[in-house]
Amino acid sequence: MSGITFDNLMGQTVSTVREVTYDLLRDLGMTVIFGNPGSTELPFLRDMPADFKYVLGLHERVAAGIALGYSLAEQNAVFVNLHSIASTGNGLSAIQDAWYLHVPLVITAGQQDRRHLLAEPFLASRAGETARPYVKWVYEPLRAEDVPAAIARGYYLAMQPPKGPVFISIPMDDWTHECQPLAIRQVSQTVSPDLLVLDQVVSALDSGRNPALVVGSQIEEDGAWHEVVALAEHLSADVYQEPIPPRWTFPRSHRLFRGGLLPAQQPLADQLANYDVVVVLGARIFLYYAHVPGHPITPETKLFQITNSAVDAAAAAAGTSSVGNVAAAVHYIRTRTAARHRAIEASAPPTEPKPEHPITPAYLFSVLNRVMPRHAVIAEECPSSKGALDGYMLLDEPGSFYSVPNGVLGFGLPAAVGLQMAHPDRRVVCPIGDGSIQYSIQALWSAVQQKAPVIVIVLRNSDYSALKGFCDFTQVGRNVPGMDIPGIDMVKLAQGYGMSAQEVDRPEELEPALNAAFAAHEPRLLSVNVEKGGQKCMGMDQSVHPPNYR
Ligand SMILES: Cc1ncc(C[n+]2csc(CCOP(=O)(O)OP(=O)(O)O)c2C)c(N)n1
Repeated sequence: MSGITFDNLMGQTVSTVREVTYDLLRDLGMTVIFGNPGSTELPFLRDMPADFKYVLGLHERVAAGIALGYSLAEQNAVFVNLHSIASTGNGLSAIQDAWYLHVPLVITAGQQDRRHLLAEPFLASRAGETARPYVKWVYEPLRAEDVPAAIARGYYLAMQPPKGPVFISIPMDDWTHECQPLAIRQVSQTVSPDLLVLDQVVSALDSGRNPALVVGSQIEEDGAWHEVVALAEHLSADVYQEPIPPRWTFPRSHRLFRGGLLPAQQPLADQLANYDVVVVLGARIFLYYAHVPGHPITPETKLFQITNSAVDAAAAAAGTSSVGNVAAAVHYIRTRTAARHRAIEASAPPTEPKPEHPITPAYLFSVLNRVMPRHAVIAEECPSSKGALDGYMLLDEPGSFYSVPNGVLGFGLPAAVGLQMAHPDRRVVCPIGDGSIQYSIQALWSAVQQKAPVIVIVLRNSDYSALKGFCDFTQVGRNVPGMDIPGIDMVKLAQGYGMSAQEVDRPEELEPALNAAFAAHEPRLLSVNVEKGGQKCMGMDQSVHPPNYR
């Protein structure tokens, strides 16, 4: 028990909701609180115990987004304190990121004083309704003294696989009520898979001739990285990353790695057409972007899904699904299948890009890959340059790569700051478009204030290249407004938030600027003027018969 208590009328020493809550948060390991405060949170935030740290985000998308990065690195739930409906609305895109990335955030927001809530006072909040589609649980306690127990329940649920955010709305007058102490409980965080389904996977692999594995982000959620590498080597199976991966979950330079799957039905099915058994590990079947109809997989191929998510199992477009812990399932399969051996052709290394002016994204990423520490972490948000990044960045360690989970921009920069705060021993690099960075630009200030030495590389092409690529791909044409973003000086913006920044224009300036940034041990922004254009709609060209919206 911490803190300040008071005596009730009977002379007994009692605690308040506020004190019991801080004790609970401490016991659950949630002593770093991310937020943006308002009047309805002040009774909670006042006199915060000295062993707690409050991380202020200047915008709620940033506060919740940094919390998300911090949680990914810490592998524990993180406590977020937003302000009423105002702030929950602003933070919603980070909340949906947490939903899709399975990140356990315990999000709280202040509510107006219960005693006049009925009359809808200023700042009365229906924040729960706003957050509801993207959280596992919404609650506003019926009694003040239920607040700590509601937070505990939220924590246990957030940590259940698949992990995810929960939302609790707390009236501002609750914190001073009397409250009984609350002991934390042990709640299991692993669900064992159904062995009968896994036996079907084993027999399909043993009777098949040419298996492939598809690796997805749940491999990292379930700590299955090494098990998956062992299974791939045991089966000598080709390995593909899931489409538009929010995390990389297989060593990029491994001889069995064949690259990423395309996010559209027919092209993806074509990529896997030569395999007779495909086992999808910790991913959806499948995440698509452009609508290119076809079979999810060729009918001759046996398809299996090993997932920690009942939702993903139910939503799969085809295949047999096993729900449960991915590491346990992969271990079971490896220890029951026969080993396979075959000669493996190493993939050809990517061609060395030329140092052109303007700098190409391919050149940028080939240089970055050469100079960065091997255990660096990438938090990426550079829509039209994803292909170049994918082709040139070779990261082989777990926890090395994070990207936008559901296409909503604003994820990358705050996630990078949160990851860097929790990973003082690994350098976090954030390659980000000059459009994308504007959605959560205030995170630059947080990086400086938190002394988080993240390296932000802005790919400055002064337009929305990815959208122009989509216009071409879907034959919408280029006569669309709002595609250009000229006149943004990223160096001045970063300096305005207190961050060291530098412009890079010539290819020969790039490597020295990167080396200086890695040597500096402080947050730094490089604004790199890059060629417009980039990859055409996630690597797909017109030969895949895209939809025509003309
Ligand atoms: C919050 C949000 N608003 C708008 C979009 C639509 N959108 C997708 S890509 C893109 C362009 C991003 O520009 P930039 O970061 O400069 O990358 P580039 O396309 O130039 O590679 C936009 C606006 C989105 N995905 N998310």
